[in-house]
Amino acid sequence: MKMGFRWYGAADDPIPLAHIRQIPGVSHVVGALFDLPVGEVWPVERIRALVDEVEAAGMRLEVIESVNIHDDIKIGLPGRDRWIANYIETIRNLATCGIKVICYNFMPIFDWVRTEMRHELADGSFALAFDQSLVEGTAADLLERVQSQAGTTMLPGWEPERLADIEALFAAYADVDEARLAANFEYFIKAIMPVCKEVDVRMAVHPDDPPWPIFGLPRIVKNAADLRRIEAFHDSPYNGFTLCTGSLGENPDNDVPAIIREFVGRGKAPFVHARNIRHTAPGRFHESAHLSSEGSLDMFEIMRALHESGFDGYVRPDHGRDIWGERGRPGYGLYDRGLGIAYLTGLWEAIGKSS
Ligand SMILES: [Mn+2]
Repeated sequence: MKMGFRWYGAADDPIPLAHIRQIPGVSHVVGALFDLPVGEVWPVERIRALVDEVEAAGMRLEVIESVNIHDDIKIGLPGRDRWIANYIETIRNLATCGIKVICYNFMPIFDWVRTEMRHELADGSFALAFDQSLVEGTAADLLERVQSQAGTTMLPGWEPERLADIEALFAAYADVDEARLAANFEYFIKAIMPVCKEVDVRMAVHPDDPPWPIFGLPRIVKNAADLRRIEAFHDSPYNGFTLCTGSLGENPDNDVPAIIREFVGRGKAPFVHARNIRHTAPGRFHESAHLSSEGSLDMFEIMRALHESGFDGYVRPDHGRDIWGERGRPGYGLYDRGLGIAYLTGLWEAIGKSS
């Protein structure tokens, strides 16, 4: 297990690399070039500079999260081949710089969705929360709600310029049902796989978050059956998954340890997001500290499933709360993620030594 920490870059992340280096057990940074428009080729010199910056701080950068997929690919527009060609060039450029895994998602229009960015918990900490009843309105309502709460912080996948004309985006997806989205996904995977294999870069799709349809948009990365369908697009270690315990676990019907055993067991999960959430009512949850006692997921069973499946990939603590007065990027403060790492690595050591 290679422990990593997501970092938004020196210009946009208040947490310096030197502080990440001091979290015991962290050897890897998970990064991206966040300023490039979706679909544009990532230049080698920009990627190289990021890798060099992380290495100069005493860590490695081998996982990119994310290289986002252009909407034309997801919608299946005639222009998609141009965007796929760009994506392939980006894969090659990342491989040149030593990148091994690309995390991405295949969600229409929205990346992860929350309805509350600072939900106060009983202990006075703040966490991200979701309430299905608040997404029954229009997407524009939610966008306004989220943007007003996040202040000036841009959420990944919620780029204002892309979402400015949200009605046009919804219109473009009008004919894209679940079957068509899956077909467009398969087209994309089949197009990129030969290059992934050639340059040894593993694709790892992140589950939909939350793992059910919102605003009438189809979602096709929600559960074990969906992952099996994606796996069948092209059965290869290069067509894999980011197993996000929080995202999958937001649906109480998902047996997260069983999903880990199945897909890690088949060598299809090079990357794991380990975090906990608490279900508070049907369609409602908030994020929590990583400990099993703080949420609805059994993190011991999750780490044991990883251990017993021989997991040797990359992991990161995913989201954390704002604690100790920190006002971090939503979900990405330093302290609670640091505590999460200490807990996860403690479980890992205990499971290893007692097995
Ligand atoms: Mn995640």
